[in-house]
Amino acid sequence: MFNKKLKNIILLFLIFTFLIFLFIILKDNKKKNLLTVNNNINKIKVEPKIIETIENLGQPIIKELKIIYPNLTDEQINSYNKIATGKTMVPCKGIESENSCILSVAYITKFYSFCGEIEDKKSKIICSNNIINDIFTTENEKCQLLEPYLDKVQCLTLIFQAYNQPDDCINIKNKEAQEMCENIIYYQFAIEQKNKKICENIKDIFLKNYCEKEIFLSKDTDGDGLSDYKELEIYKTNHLDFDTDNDGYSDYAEILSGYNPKGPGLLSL
Ligand SMILES: [Ca+2]
Ligand SMILES: [Ca+2]
Ligand SMILES: [Ca+2]
Repeated sequence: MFNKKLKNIILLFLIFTFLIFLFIILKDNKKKNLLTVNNNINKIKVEPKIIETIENLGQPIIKELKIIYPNLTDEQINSYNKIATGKTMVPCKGIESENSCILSVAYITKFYSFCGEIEDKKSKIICSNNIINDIFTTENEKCQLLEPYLDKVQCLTLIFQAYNQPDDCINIKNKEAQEMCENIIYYQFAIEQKNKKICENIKDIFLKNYCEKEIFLSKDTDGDGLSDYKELEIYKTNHLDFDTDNDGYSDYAEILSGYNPKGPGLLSL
């Protein structure tokens, strides 16, 4: 009788222990499941952020990028897009596909200066062509607001920094931009060579006149360091003679030290 009671108690105890054990296991499992769900939520939370970033920059830009550079993989586009949001060139530097990375980042950000990072001349121009097609009208308007005219010209020069000769501009689809590209290159060449004749290739009448005026103001026929304009209009020295008063010191050296370039004594204007 007593044994039967003890047996029942032991059995009840075992069942109770088993139930507690089962409860703990189930509870733990539920916790684990919750953790997995939370982890998934965390994962899901990251994903939309990336999508959102792409959307913020504009899906059309990503689509355009795919059309312009069809060889880019989706993986490359996504990774370049992430670099573009940081607006830094550092991550592109040294990677295997450095050029296509810079091309894409420059295109996404519409920041033509990035194209200058590309060493290969042809790729640099391709990079710039695509951006200029899109931004020229707005950037040109911004440049036109600048004064004096020199600032305006420098502003335009910056837009076309990837191009070195008129032929480089050929593939810019925006005709207005293509023409300005050629104008700016002829202007730079004319100034560099101090050759007024080169200005004649400039189709923009204002830039052509400015080019001629700049060369006129900077031309130094006798090579004494003073422009013809300064010799004729300011110092009244001989613009065809290195040393007007023939004392062994050049016109420019005398003016620089405060001496009269036309004879003895000090400089007086
Ligand atoms: Ca001179
Ligand atoms: Ca002179
Ligand atoms: Ca002299």
